Amino acid sequence: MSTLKRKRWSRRYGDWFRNVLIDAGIMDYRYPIKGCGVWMPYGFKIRKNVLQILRDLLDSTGHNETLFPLMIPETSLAKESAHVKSFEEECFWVTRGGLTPLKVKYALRPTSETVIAPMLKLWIRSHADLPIKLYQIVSIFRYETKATRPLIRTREVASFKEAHTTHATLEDAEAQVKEAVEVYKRFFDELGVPYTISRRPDWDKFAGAVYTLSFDMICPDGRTLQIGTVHNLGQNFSKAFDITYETEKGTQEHVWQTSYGISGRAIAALLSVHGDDHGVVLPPKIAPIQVVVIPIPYKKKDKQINRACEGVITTLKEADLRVELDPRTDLRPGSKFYYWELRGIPIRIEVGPKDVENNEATLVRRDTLEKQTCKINELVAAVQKLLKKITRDLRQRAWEWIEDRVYRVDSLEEAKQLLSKRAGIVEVLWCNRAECGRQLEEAVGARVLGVPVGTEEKVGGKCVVCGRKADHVVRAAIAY
Ligand code: 5CA
Ligand code: ZN
Repeated sequence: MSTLKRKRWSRRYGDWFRNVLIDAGIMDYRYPIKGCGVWMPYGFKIRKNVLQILRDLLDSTGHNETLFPLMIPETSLAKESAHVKSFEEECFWVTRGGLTPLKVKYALRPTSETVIAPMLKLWIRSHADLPIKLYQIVSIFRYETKATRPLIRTREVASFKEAHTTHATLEDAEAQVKEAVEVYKRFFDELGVPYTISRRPDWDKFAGAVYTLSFDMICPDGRTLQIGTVHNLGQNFSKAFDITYETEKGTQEHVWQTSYGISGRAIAALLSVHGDDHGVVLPPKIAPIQVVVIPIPYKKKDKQINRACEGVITTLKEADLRVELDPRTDLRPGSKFYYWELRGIPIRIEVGPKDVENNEATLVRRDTLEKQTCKINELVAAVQKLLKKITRDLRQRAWEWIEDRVYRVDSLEEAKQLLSKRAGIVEVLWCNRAECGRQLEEAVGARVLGVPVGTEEKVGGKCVVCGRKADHVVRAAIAY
């Protein structure tokens, strides 16, 4: 894909994103409640494929899928003080049953720590019951006051995967945090979505957590988007709900917990990083249709062309590829190309008179729009190879994109300049004091994302704010 094309599209990213969701038949947010959208049939298939990857990763690492109630009595929500303080203003509250006022009002879950906690208290007796690793994929509700954006900041978060784990020791919870980070890395790698991982500063951690690790990606407009978070909850909720277990020595101990979540934002990220002027570009694993076959009609050859198309479909289906024919006779091939490009189908196969004559087909890859011809008897291998290559190339291009947009700078002035241009993420040296973090945010007009995780390089130097000794790098960005 030419960089020129990407550039034009990235400048009007916000509009592009809103429009492409509707035009490609993915989601429609014109529902009469702000921040609530509809998953349309094609979008729903994309969502299903994305969630399947997540389910497979969680199931294969010993998580169990569950389904807890939607409503939380205020008395439960109020048990953990930091949690309720942050979330009560963000809840939708149910105050009446029919016409009868409720004695205790119910919140629609903004997340489910306080839904799961009272049940864990009933279920956990001894160390033998631990660990417990649960997850659910549900709608959560948050009365967001910042501008809502399709998939990115919604009030009904309609594809929220939340995992909640419970452990006997702090060490086990720490190990679980590491496993969660690995699961999320693999998940985003499957989507070809590049990320940075940062430990959020204390003033921006999840309400009720001891600490929060966050996956952030850079949108085409240079703003960052938090696409997943992993929290170590310590014993905050277990103490608030008195969830204890009997140790091997026979003593009672409060359990240790973690939670981690991913939402439709992951799908926003996937669509945003790979898309271009022609529409969305889907990685083959996600694409509901991997190959679309388009006959190129030609006077007296139509019968042969259609027969060849049928042959292509049968062959590819037998190889377990998701393939579909576009037989519409009221549309010209050019309109069909446009239609399927908008929807991001990885490969288009054209079969025209010349192809039939030569026993060939023409393959066009969606990401680069490059064409190649291929003998019919080599088609399966060629398609499989090309799908693999598209998957690899998408991921690689996306990673190059983000890596080009992380800047290590030495002064507040440089940081400010880069951020005012929406250049991406800046990294500066930091003394690790909140005071300087807040000053940094003020000075550069951006948010502190936190300290890099996973690349624990030792740095030596001076805090870019106060000049004190600094052995941390900290990231800042204009965030969504
Ligand atoms: N209970 C924890 C772990 S499941 C939790 O709720 N964490 S969270 O608040 O950080 O949310 C998890 C992820 O959901 C965030 O990283 C973010 O990517 C996404 N998210 C949060 N709020 C919204 C929203 N209003 N719209 C779309 N996605 C959201
Ligand atoms: Zn400092």
